[in-house]
Amino acid sequence: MKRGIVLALIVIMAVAPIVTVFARGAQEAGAQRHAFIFKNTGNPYGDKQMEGFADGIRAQGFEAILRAPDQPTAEAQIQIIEQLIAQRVASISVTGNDFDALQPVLTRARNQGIAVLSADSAVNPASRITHINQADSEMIGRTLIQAAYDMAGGSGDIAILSATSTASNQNLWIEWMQKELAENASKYANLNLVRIAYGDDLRDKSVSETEGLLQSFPNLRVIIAPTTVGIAAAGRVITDRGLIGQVKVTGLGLPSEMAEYIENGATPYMFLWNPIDVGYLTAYAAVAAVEGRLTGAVGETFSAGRLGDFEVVQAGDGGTEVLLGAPFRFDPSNIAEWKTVY
Ligand code: RAM
Repeated sequence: MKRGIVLALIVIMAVAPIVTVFARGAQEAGAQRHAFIFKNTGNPYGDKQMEGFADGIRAQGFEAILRAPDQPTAEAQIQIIEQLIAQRVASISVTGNDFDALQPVLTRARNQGIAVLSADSAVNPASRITHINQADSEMIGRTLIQAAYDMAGGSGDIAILSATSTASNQNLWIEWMQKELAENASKYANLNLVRIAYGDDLRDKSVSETEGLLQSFPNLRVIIAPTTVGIAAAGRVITDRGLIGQVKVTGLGLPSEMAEYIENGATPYMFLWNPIDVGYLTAYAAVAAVEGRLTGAVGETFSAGRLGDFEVVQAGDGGTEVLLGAPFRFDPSNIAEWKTVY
């Protein structure tokens, strides 16, 4: 009995250093922190994106830091990035509130060895290793104008309700909307884009901007809101004012927030991708970048856990990007099955 205890003690003593080294290794790996910064707080879309990022980082054995400023401004994101540099995070993935304004602080981060990526809303190519894009920007822009044409019956006033005027994702989609109109001028001859309004991805401002559009343009037929906050606010206003059918709302919306308006007809159909997957894909790109497996060059591939393999491609802004996939159309036939997912 005694000999057994002694033997066990000897085994424990022999194994202990190995266990300690292993534990230290795991702790060091666990201490590697990857940060994600969204545009602002209070946006369920951003919460889903950050949730996906945290899942993807944890699945790889690391720690996720999720941050978002109160207001969707570049200044507020700069402050957060400065804090993250001081905390010596391994990577920063940012949904940019401005294309160029983050460049100085992100350059400082990169000079300190931090891997910098953008996701959802790009920062300029000089500031990032690569951009994680939810879907092809041209396709999003063109599809939304085609939807408005369809919903307006080919003619009438249409308006855009966007997020902030500096959001690079919305601005790019709006550019493609304008190109779609200009390149098919005869098709869209009777469709008038009367205004681009900015609700800043804030609920109340988006509501008042929608009310402003209705007041300024009594013959408005369609509101295109390429923002989940804007489209939900427009759906609410149209519903509350009894304008269902008269003014149609389309754009990019979260099924969970838009089910009510798709079911009551305010929004005949709309589009989106899975925001959880945008975050999850970003997590795998960020770790690959820190580990030197991703430098952002066209043609590089990396694996993104449950989503499979992805390739870096040329982006329209001169940098590179990774595309999640095609946007999905939500309408009365499928909204019930998606409204509980995201
Ligand atoms: C809002 C944000 C986000 C955008 C979606 C569609 O939640 O502006 O950046 O991708 O809408």
